[in-house]
Amino acid sequence: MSHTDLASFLRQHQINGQPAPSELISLIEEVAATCVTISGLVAGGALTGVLGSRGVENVQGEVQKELDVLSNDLLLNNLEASPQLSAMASEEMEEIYPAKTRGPYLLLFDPLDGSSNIDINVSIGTIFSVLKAPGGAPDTQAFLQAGKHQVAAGYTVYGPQTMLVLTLGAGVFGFTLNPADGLWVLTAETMQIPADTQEFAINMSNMRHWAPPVRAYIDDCLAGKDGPRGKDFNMRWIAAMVADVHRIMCRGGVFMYPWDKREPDKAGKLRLMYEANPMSFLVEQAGGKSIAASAGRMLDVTPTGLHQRVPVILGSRNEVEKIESYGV
Ligand code: AFP
Repeated sequence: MSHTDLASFLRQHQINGQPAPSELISLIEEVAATCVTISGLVAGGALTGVLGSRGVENVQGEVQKELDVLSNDLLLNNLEASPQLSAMASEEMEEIYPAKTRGPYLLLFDPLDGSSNIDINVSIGTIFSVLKAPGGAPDTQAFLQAGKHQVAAGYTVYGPQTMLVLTLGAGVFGFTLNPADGLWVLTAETMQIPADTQEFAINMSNMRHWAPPVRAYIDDCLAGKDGPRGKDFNMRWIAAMVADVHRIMCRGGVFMYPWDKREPDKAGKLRLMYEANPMSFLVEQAGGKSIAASAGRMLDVTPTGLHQRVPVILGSRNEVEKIESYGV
């Protein structure tokens, strides 16, 4: 049983033979410490007053949950004075949030992913992404960097255990929160996604709205071992990207949130900068693949807006390539 905690791990971790920059280590620790606080709020549920809705809409046009706002405020309040940051961006805020200093990094986050699960006691999480600050006064344009420029990404999943899954560009590592002392303990070294899978994650209720290639791929999976795939498939949909991606990080699979014709002007539901890009960095670092459907490699997509939406297909490399072969 590992007894390496996050602090020790970060100080011995090597990236291309070099130690991680001390400013990046500090930033990761500040984010991880805030997630410990969020974990405590989540665990308290009705006892900590985090359930229910704020009754107002965020920039996404989604009704904000109490925990969306509390998590967002915790990250802003805990990090705004960080000497490591120039600015932050959040799913919950239309504009960027300048930090009090001009530090070397930009932080983006979805403070509470899977909000529809909060009130029914199903896994939710926090997703974050770190970019280098280009210097000078931060503006929205400074954030619009392709995902391949991320220097770190991670998520915490508040489930039966609270886990932090993290990459600094040299593999993916999983830490389990020890509730007894609030320390993150290394429990998964160099996580790898199996190249093949028999499990897909998609919201099947949208089937009639999908483009034909997506429909054809899922139909062939549903045809099972007597169909063109020659094997049976399983389906999972937790309705929290962070939990569906964590399952894929642990045992393989593919996650799909494709474009559909319900809102044809939207490229997809999920957001590029603080959902698709950090998850895609982690997936690629674990040997998987992530594409924005016909737009190709997710991490190559040049952002055009802070809250830009993209179609997302990620997970086991060979299965994502199989999906690509349908012409999605
Ligand atoms: P919420 O945070 O509004 O619950 O949305 C979660 C999410 O962005 C992503 O985490 C899920 O994979 C996806 O939406 C679920 O979308 P559906 O509710 O349409 O299945």
